[in-house]
Amino acid sequence: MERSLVLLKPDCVQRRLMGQVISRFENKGLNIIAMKMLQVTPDLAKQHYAEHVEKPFYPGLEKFITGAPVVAMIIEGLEAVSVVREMLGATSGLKAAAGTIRGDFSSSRQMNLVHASDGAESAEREINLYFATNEICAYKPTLTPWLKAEDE
Ligand code: FUP
Repeated sequence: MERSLVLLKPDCVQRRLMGQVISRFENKGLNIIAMKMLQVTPDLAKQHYAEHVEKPFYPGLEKFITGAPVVAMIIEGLEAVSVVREMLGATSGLKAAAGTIRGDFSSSRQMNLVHASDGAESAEREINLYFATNEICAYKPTLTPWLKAEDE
């Protein structure tokens, strides 16, 4: 089992797409084990996007990500990090394949609706940025036997 930190970004919240995006993760059989709405502060934005802070596009990115509430989630499942990234599609909505979340709903590189961790290490770091241990509600879904074979 892997965990990924997923953010429904301000454009997703403002465009009323939260339900549709969450449904895609649920329909896939992934398990949401933590979820909350919050306003990202400039300080949190700098920690989240630490690798981008010095880049020319960072000021615009910070303005965007702090501009309206986000919904943070931890998504758990087999190979959840890569599965969720595949569901998002390429960074730019203009490049993302049809059928992916960004491919279907976004025409922007910045306003690409959803963030997801890009590896196991960043998932752990990002989960710790957004959630305390006692906010994580891991559980075994009763549906599991109908989603995959026991030895998978
Ligand atoms: P991703 O991993 O797909 O979220 O994309 P990156 O880590 O490459 O970029 C982080 C965020 O910065 C993306 F959501 C898009 C944004 N970005 C810009 O706004 N302008 C750029 O030139 C590059 C990235």
